[in-house]
Amino acid sequence: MKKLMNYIGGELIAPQSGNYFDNYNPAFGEVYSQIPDSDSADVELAVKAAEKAFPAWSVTPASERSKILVKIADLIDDNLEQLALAESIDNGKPLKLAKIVDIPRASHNFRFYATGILHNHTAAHAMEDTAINYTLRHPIGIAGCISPWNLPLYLFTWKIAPALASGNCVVAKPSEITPMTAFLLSELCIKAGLPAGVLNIIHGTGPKVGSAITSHKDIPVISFTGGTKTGEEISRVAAPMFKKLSLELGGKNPNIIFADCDFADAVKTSVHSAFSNQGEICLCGSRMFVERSIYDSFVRAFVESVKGLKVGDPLEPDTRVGAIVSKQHYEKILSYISLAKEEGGRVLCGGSKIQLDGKLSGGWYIEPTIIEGLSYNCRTNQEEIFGPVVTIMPFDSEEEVLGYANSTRYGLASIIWTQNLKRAHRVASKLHSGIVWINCWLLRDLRTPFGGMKQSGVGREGGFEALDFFTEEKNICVKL
Ligand code: TXE
Repeated sequence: MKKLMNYIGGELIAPQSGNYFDNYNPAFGEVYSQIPDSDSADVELAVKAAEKAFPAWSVTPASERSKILVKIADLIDDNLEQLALAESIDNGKPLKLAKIVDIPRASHNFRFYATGILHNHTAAHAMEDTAINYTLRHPIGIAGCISPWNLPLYLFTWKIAPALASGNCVVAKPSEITPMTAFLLSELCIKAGLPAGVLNIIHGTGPKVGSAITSHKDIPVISFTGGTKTGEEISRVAAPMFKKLSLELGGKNPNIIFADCDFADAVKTSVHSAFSNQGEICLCGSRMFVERSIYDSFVRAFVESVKGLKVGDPLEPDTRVGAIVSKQHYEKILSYISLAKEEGGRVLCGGSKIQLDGKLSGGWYIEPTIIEGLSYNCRTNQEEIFGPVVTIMPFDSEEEVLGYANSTRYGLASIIWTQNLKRAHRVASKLHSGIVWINCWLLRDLRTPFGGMKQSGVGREGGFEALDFFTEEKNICVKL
């Protein structure tokens, strides 16, 4: 059975403890590889390797750093099939989704920042004939990058690429639930000639490895994506150490459908925004609000469309909903479906686990589920479920639906469906979320900053803001 290795100091090595734990294929519910059960000793090794590499890497010309990162992007492209298959087996997502979203985006992340550093600049301010002020940006040192299991390589590289591009070294930890593509990336980095110690990837659990990274005195900047609860824990550890923090956390995103929407497009895209990646995307529109005059017809069309989604073997080309990523998460989602029923919800479709046959019979599958009849402020509508479960309810006015939409502790994304230009911009300006989509979903110019409000996170990822995040600036004033 394949044993993954840590990537430290440019080499693939076993964990200091010599211990491993099981990695599951969620489609079958079976163990298929072993993950290093690393701990603070491995993190210490990685920090030492990064400290050794930093002096040279931080002054490597941007054009040289760019070449190596572009090489990594090219190698990801050349190995797309292998990486997509690994992602689908590890996470349970449809192979098709891994091929068209996850892996191409991982390559893009490297390419975007590899080219971005060739063109970014800093400011200068002249004080007439008195003085000149100029701003310099320097890499901070060692960046700690910790990522989740829902978009494994996509989110992992979204942190690593800007950190490396801006001249930092990195100690990174992928989720222990989906470590495979991070391991394969290690091999590609070696092939690309990334200097030893510039990137170090440690596999293992959050409490043992993740917390060793966030609490390490020589890792001054942390970029984290994951649950809000974990974000709280990381903040508790990092804040008193005055670490620079970027936290991308959970969401409970409203999808608001007005009567004047493009009906067919709203139905089609809402199916996508509800159930893509088994609903395991922090940006999914999991709370649906439909203007009363079209509520019945919309619900009918939406339910019929969802019933047509194939839940099955992630490797099959026509599968739209794959396996849930872990037994624990599968049970968490099922517990929320039970809670919804206790809170008075009516299941319009789905609502149960699915037992597939043959090899898939041990896998973790849940029907795409639509629930109506709940109050906007019940737990089902306030807490992040992070699975193939959406709630739907009617509304009568803008202020009513804005009250519902803004009622949770989250503020990551919102979706609005209307063809009334003024209403679109008016409602968008009143929504408490870091991202608002109007008549679309998951469409974004990657130069725009990404992040949430309230308890959906702190700071911004993506765009050139990520390069600013991983550097520190100083202003120098020289008298003429
Ligand atoms: O995230 P965790 P999980 C939400 C979603 C999901 C919930 C939990 O609601 O159900 O979070 O998911 C590492 N110090 N999102 O369990 O636990 C951990 O090893 C340092 C939304 O996957 O937050 C993993 O690498 N690190 C999110 C990473 O943190 C710690 C995507 C995420 O794990 C740690 C995923 C600690 N104390 C989940 N504890 C999004 N915004 O997309 C854990 N980790």
